[in-house]
Amino acid sequence: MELTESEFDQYQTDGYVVVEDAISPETVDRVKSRLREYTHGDREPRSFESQLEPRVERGELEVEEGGDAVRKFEGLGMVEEDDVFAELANDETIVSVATQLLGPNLKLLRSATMFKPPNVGSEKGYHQDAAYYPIHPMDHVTVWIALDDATRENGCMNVVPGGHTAGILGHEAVEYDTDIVIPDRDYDADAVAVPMDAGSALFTHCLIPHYTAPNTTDDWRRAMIMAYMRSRSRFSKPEAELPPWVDSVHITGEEFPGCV
Ligand SMILES: O=C(O)CCC(=O)C(=O)O
Repeated sequence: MELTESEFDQYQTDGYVVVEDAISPETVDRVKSRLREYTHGDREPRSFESQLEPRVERGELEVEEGGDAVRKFEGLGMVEEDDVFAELANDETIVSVATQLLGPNLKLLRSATMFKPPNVGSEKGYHQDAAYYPIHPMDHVTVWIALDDATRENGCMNVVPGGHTAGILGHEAVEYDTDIVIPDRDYDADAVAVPMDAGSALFTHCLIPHYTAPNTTDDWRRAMIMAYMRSRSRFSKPEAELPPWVDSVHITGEEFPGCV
């Protein structure tokens, strides 16, 4: 699978491109079943974090089952400990498009699930993924893979086309330390909604400002996130100052001494 020339150009110009049907319905089902084993079954996350929806965490909202309040899973442990998530991170189509955008040597820097549960899922304010990851060059690619149909009502992605060309912007923490937003800018007029069918994948430049609204429907809006960087990248802070979530997993091609 390769992006067409116009899709490739769209990524360069707008900072994002959608690949429809990037993963099969069987893969979507396999990933969703595995997630449910963690959230509603007996499978325990050993080496990744689980975060609750803030209103439930604060005791302002009750849910029927604990799993209905999970906001996200986060951590490279997801692909290190779980075969289903590892398979997705190494998916031929996803990796092929990522290599087209970044070259043949790739490492994974992020794996996460955003659950956005029905009527409970909260917004994720405008931010740039690059603000979380001190990596040079600042061009990593985030792949947001829809596991359910993502609509305006249930919290699909909204992006600011071309916003990746403005460089890195100031961010501040909101609900959690790991939840930062761009405070000084109203993007509503510039942003476009990107509704997607389950199985489609959105590739975004790490500098593009993006946002998702609360889920106001009775349906789940789950998405898997895999982010890739060039293996020749370097962390742009001394090791002692790196946030705890900054790490890497080899995906394809060569590795280089002194690099990520
Ligand atoms: O899936 C979402 O709701 C937002 C995810 C996102 O933008 C992120 O985690 O960087």
